[in-house]
Amino acid sequence: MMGFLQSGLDSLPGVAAMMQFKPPAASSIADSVDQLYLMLTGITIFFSVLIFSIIFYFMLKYRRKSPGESGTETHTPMMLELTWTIIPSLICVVLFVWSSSLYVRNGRPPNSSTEIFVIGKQWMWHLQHPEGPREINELHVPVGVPVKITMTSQDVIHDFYIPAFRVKKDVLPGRYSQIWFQPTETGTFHLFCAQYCGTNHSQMIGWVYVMSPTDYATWLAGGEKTESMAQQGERLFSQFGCGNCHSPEAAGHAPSLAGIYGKPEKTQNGETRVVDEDLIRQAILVPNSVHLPNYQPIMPTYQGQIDEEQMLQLIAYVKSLGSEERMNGK
Ligand code: HEC
Ligand SMILES: [Cu+2]
Repeated sequence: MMGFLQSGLDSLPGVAAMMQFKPPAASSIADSVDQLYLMLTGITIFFSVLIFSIIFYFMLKYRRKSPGESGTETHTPMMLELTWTIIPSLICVVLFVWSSSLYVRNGRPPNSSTEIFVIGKQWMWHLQHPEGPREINELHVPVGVPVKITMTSQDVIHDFYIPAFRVKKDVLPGRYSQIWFQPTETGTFHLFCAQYCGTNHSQMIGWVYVMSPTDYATWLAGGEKTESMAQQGERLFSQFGCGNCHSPEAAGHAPSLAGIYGKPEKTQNGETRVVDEDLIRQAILVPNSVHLPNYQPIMPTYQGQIDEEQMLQLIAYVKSLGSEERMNGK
């Protein structure tokens, strides 16, 4: 049925383009999302037509033909009951398996992803590449490479939406949310805020430029020379005095941050958790929430002193501390 719908659409490319039936499909998951969507639409149309046709047919067939006529009581046959229970249940199971597998695939960025960081604020998108370049309402990405986007908001809830890639996710203040996509063709695609966020919400739009890998490398190198996010984070790390406690010379007062990112660690109350962006953020803003065995809760809070952009840079720096050597080396 799906193939049938798809080929039906493909045979009318001119009409589909004219009617803007759907946005361009320019990411690796776009076609799968479209197929699921077509299937849902197809099933909905099929059953709506079926049910309404039957209603109209029965209205005519069983209408009252003389003023004195009254209905007779009937009992639904068991087979009929079973049929209209089992078939829709099976359809629901198929749809569930199909859509949840797509959801899971959509929720896990591949390890090889390039990273980009997004801060939403009233009313614009700030985007930062780990290599350093910053953009506002514009995003340059290479074609054919998975791109992981880590997002947060500086004020209210926004929503990062690129229709051509079929990705959309809320951007929340106080935590990080992630999406990923792999562009499949070069071009320029719309970027929207899809969550009403105040007066100028409708202007919170931008463009995604998907470039060939060589063009992208040229673009990255071409802008004004900037430090990488990790280098900027390193400067903040000494500016805020983090090193006073966390450097190896400060022996024993605070845990080493080298290599903690992505690793599981044990907390004082015996729980195990994996160190991710949210945990590092939490440790910096609400240090007492992080309870490591063998350490005193002496870390001061940096709430109100570090903005979202600096936070991402500090996190990038902590992530870059791959090993003990790296930390001792400076
Ligand atoms: C006064 C010393 C001190 C300063 C300054 C300090 N920290 Fe800490 N930090 C600690 C201690 C102690 C812990 C462990 C807290 C606990 O177990 O309750 C910690 C925990 C952390 C953790 C969690 C580590 C883990 O493995 O879970 C991170 C991340 C962190 N600090 C980052 C920073 C950053 C970034 C700065 C600067 C903005 C900073 N710290 C400044 C003492 C300090
Ligand atoms: Cu918004």
